[in-house]
Amino acid sequence: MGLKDFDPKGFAMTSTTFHVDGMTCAHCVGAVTREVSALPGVTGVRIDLPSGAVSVESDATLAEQAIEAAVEEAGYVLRRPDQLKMADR
Ligand SMILES: [Cu+2]
Repeated sequence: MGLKDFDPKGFAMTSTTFHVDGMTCAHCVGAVTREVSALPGVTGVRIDLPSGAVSVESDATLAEQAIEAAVEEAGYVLRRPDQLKMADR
């Protein structure tokens, strides 16, 4: 089995970490978890409150816009990985 056999839309489990600004307590974590978990293809959400890191596990390729919309629905702001990189400069 080589890389060419890999089908990202198939069995592959993907885990992507986003950063969310504005979460301050367990209620915030619960709200974001609930909204993101409701997205199609999402199989798990893990949030580290102190760092604002939101790890999303999915069995399909997720549109980042969908995550962003879910986070905004919960009342918070998604910081995109590319914005993080730009902020590091
Ligand atoms: Cu809160």
